Amino acid sequence: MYFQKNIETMKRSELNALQLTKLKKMVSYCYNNVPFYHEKLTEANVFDGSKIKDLSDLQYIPFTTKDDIRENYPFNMMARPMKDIVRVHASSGTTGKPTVGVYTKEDLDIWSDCVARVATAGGATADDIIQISFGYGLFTGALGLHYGLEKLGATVIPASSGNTKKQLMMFRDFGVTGLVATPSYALYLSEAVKDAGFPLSDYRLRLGILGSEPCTPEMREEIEKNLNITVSDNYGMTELGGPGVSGDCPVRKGMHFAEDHFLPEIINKDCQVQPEGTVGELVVTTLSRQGMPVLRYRTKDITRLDYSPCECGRTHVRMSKTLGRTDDMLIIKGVNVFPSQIESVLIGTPHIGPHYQLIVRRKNFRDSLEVKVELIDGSLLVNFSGLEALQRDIHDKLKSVLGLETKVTLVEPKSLERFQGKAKRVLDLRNES
Ligand code: DLL
Repeated sequence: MYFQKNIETMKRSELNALQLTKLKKMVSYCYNNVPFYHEKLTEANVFDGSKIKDLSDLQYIPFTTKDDIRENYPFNMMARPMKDIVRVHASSGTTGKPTVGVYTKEDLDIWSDCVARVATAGGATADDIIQISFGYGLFTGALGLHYGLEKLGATVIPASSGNTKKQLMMFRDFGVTGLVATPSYALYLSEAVKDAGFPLSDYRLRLGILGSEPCTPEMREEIEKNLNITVSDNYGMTELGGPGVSGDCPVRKGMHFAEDHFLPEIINKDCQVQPEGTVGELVVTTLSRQGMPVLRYRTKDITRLDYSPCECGRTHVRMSKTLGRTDDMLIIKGVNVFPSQIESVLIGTPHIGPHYQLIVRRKNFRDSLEVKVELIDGSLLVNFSGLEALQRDIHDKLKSVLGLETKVTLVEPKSLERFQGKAKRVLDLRNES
């Protein structure tokens, strides 16, 4: 099932021609309407879009970074006067000033199309009753999915996050068939469903439209098993407008980009554009956004692009699940460690649940990594040799995957923090000692 079949299955040659036309227009639009880009494009001798003859000319356009957006906080990257802006969203800003995104009416309309596309690709239909358990507010996730799903014709329940008992009550009483949440919150709710003691047959849940943070295949399987649903992964970010940038199709071998609205590239550490299939940092140019367009935005997300044909019939490029972010990669004793590698080892190991915490410390100039893992039930707590064997097993698996010594600590069931939004599993104490 497609939401906009003609566009989603467009021939690549036509898609590339459309992208080129839109790119030329977008570069001129930025040059003429955003002082920041006027200056940057002038410095780079690109000026307006007339110098762009081919998609590969994108390489001459300067990058935009999160710092650029922050330095222009809140509205200096806007391309339209405020009277044309109908909505403002922002990221949580946990690591500094929030990044702000603004939308014209047309932006909202296109955004809903993009979300309706990924929701349809993830299995949602007009017959679904979908509970949105993302936190409503400045975060793009809740309102983005809300309007996209309404456009699709699904019944939307704007539950927001929190109040777990009520979440489960609504699942049962309203006959909810779909859940929208972060993977962490879906996991939390799936535990709550088990604890509530109602049989799974009391729930009509069949699909999960998850996103906004990494979800390893192992984590996905755990959520699917616990809630008896099929999960699709969805990617996006505030700087690009929110969810709807890319999402899983039924084949689930990468998330299809909305390539008519977003032009992706992959760069390496030296900012050189990489050939197809190479892992590197994702860079995205918006081709349609009017309120706050961005040219070559460095997402810091590490992924790979796959242009090969997909069995689902969609022709738009697929990005693989992110391996992490350039800024969440931990460097411990010179070894690069992504939390997702650790998660893949932990989930699937018997006796332990999917909850963990990584603590990095520095003592006498030496880094150490402690991996706290939660036991599924307390029965093993009285079996010392069993605990020791489990600890050793996890330690050895981590050593072989990471090539690094870790301290594995097993903790009691339900003792680690649970998350209603994005999980924060890494505690880096190195700058505090
Ligand atoms: O998380 C937008 C969103 C909402 C996407 C709902 C999907 C669903 P931000 O809060 O600005 O926006 O966070 C963006 O979150 O750069 C990634 O590092 C991460 N991220 C988002 N989706 C995924 C995903 C929203 N599916 C940042 N897998 C991005 C991995 C993701 N990481």
